[in-house]
Amino acid sequence: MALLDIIKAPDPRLKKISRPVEKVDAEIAQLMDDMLETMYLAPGVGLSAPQVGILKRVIVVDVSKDEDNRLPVRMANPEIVWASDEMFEYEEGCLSLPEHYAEISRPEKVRIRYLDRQNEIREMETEGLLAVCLQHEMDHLDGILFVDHISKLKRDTILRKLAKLKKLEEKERRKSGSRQKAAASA
Ligand code: GNR
Ligand code: NI
Repeated sequence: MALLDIIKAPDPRLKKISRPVEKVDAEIAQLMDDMLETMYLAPGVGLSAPQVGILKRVIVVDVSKDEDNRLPVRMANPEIVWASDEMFEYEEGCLSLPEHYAEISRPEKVRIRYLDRQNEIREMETEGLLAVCLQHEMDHLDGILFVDHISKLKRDTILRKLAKLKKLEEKERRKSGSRQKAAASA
């Protein structure tokens, strides 16, 4: 098992279209497990491979509330094969857009075709928070973030704040880096 680094916006990798996996082999199965471990620690209820810098169509989700009874979902090449006309609004967040939230409207129910951890083709019909999260993760595979579903004004405000934060964090990293160098040479 291994923990992965979660990329934060703005980052060009979050805007790319991810490639389908040819087959869920041992390497992809391991990636799914590592993504779940990373997601549980974050903590989050979903994670996509591009968020950890791997541009492959792989997602994981777990919306269970009980830590002792987890319900991990692992999918490769997920596709929506049916969506309800009824829509559902939910306040979404994203590990790549920390501390920002917005009400997003999506189909209430979706039927998804995907490859499971054993490389078997499966379909799953979902609704509620699970359907919200799966659609949010599938968006990531096409370079779409939840802010792409809101007004340009709100989106730009959030992205500007995140860009500022990133610059500050880089500055802090440089400072502590030079402090450590000074201490090491003293
Ligand atoms: O942890 C997460 N919470 C969440 C809440 C509402 C709607 C979607 C999500 S997914 C998010 C984790 C994440 O960023 N996945 O890409
Ligand atoms: Ni997200």
